[in-house]
Amino acid sequence: MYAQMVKSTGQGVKDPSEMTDQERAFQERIDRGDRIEPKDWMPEHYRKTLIRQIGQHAHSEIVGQLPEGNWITRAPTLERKAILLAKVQDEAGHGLYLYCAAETLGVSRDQLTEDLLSGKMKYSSIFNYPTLNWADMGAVGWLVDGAAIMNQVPLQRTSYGPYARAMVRICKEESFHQRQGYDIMMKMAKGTPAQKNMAQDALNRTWFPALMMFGPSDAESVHSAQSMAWKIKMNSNDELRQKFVNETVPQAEFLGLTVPDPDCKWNEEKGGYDFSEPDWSEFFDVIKGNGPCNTERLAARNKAWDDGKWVRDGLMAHAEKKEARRVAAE
Ligand code: BYC
Repeated sequence: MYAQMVKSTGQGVKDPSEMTDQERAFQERIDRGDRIEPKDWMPEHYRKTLIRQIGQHAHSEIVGQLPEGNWITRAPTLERKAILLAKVQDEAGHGLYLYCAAETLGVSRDQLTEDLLSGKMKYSSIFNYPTLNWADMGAVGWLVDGAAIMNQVPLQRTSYGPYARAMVRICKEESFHQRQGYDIMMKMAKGTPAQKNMAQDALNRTWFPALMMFGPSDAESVHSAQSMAWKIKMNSNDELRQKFVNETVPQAEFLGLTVPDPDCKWNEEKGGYDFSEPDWSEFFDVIKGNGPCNTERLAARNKAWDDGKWVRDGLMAHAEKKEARRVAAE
């Protein structure tokens, strides 16, 4: 099992013969399919990897509100506005479940927030692209939430209990998000020629950035081998990307739209689509902070944090007064 994972990802994991007894016992628990809970012993690297992944995931949910929040005031109908508002609020909730899961690993939410705001921690590359018109709300829901589901459904079985449990509820909500996006695409693709063009244009711009969401190719993925050995990740980046393409291309065909990749063709032998790799130099540039909206996104989050200071201070003052009254009454 081990050897197979190392081979498939091309990166090394600690050999069982080099592990301490405690590390070996931990790995055996993982291999048996045990859930690891906050008070259980865990290797420091396991804890840090989880904080990195869950923290990035939480930040993605929070920053992910910005591209869609941009269109709430301009939704074409009251019904679309109510749906989009509910979806964006769901993303805030996902962020909160995930920050809570990360806190069980001994990092505070304030620390995680500070690391996001200073640019030290990452969030998903996809949210550094702009949403230019209403069709993008369809493409984001369909493709971005669709890619998120593909990645997150297996994470319901991840080895760390609080992360796996947070993922159950998140996945239910993501499924509604994906359907609302596809519903917008259906309306536009079956609408006027101008609306259909907008839908095609949104697909053209979102396709490759959505493929990048799964992370670099397995050969370039530095964390996959260890994360898969620990069942923090259940599948490799390339496996999930392939599954996503296999599911999404027929959905595009149903809409009468074309994925922007002339090399995307069914391959009978492998039982999946062949497709072109995204431009990985663009991906690495975006995650280094040089995407079209990185500066804008971080500025928006920093402003929200600064503007919200009086609320946090008020809540703290209220909590302190309440606690003082409770102590005085004892
Ligand atoms: N964006 O060794 P690798 C959502 C980084 S959806 C930015 O393969 P790993 C939402 C990676 O962090 C999105 N950075 O890493 C949807 C590492 O850098 P560091 C959130 C990326 O961790 C709709 C380096 O590249 N979902 O929330 O094994 C609406 C090497 O990569 C990306 C999750 O976070 C990327 N796309 O695998 C609202 C799911 N890809 O950290 C919200 C959970 C890679 O060494 N996360 N990098 O500096 C995961 O499954 C994994 O963390 C990843 C990356 C597949 C993303």
